[in-house]
Amino acid sequence: MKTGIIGLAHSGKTSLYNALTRSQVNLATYGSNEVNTGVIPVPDERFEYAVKQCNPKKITPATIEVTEGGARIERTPEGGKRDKFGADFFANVRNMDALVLVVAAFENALSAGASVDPARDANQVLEELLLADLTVIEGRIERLDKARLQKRQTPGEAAEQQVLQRIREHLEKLQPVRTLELSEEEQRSIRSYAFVSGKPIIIAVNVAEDATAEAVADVSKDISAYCKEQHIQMITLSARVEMEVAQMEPDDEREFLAAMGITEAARDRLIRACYAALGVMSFFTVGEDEVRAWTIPNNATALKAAETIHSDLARGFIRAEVIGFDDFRSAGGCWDEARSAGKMHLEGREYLVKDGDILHVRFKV
Ligand SMILES: Nc1nc2c(ncn2[C@@H]2O[C@H](COP(=O)(O)OP(=O)(O)OP(=O)(O)O)[C@@H](O)[C@H]2O)c(=O)[nH]1
Ligand SMILES: [Mg+2]
Repeated sequence: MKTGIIGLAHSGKTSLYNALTRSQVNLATYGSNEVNTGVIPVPDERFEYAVKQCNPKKITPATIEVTEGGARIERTPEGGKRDKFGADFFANVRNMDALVLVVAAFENALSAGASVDPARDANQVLEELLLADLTVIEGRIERLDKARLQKRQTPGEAAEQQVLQRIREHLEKLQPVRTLELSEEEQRSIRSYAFVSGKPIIIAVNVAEDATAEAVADVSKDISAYCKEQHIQMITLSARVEMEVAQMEPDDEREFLAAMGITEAARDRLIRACYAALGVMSFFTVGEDEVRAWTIPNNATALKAAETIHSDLARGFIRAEVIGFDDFRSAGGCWDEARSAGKMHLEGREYLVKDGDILHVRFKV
């Protein structure tokens, strides 16, 4: 599950990457097209609770992969012509499962001359994504049409052309693939295109570290309205502050945040938002040896969960022993305590796993 950080030049992509991954990539790497990738644990208070109760030898949280770089987009000069984005940019974005679009809402010496306008910047990037898809579609439709005229088009290709034409009309109205309703079959027929405007996206508005709440509200007024209208999740943060906080020792971080009257770093909120945007959730396995969070798609079955742990568990699946997370918490203790308190229920392979469920799979191979 890959999340890509994208945005215009100097919007704070590398700073945000450093914040999310607790890395210290040099900010002056621009122009090098260097790609940075890191794996980060997904903060989950329920997981922490299970760790505390079970005191295991090994702890394995859920993770997501974050990538930034190789995706630098020059700002369109005021009143000027749009620069073409590099092919690398779209190749990188195409490989992502979800995107975080960083837009600058702070005065930036590096982008001298450009006014601060997060809505304009977001729009520029989103439009580029959309036009990249349009280019791909037009090329493909042209080829499909040639085959059609020469009467050598397969039924599969005919269906594909129909879907692509629908998407093209949608894109021509400057609407992203994300907002087009497609049947499951249609989705399947176009999956290999990995349309970049079809990916789940979160907008991170990067505000100055010393901005007052009022100033933040003011500078993000338009982008906030835009996100509401487009049903895009928006998170406001200062990448520079988050980066500094991320370099602190955990205790110092807690103290620092408490002093600022903040219960949770914006970084953690953003990571969780990415996890949700990926369309996944966690279930847990607990015990003395290991407490582990596993990532499965929303609405996955017990069988799918078993398979995620090990293919043998799916092959020899008998039953899933399940304790819902709230029950687990109310019982206190670890698995045995919750089980003795009568919180465990047995489920078959078709059971739809709930976010936070604690599972033990009975199997025989
Ligand atoms: N004041 C302020 N400056 C910031 C903030 N976030 C980033 N910057 C500064 O903006 C500049 C660009 O930040 P980067 O994180 O390098 O941005 P980028 O998007 O990776 O830039 P390129 O890779 O050059 O496209 C740096 O000088 C940062 O220190 C912030 O929250 N507040
Ligand atoms: Mg950078």
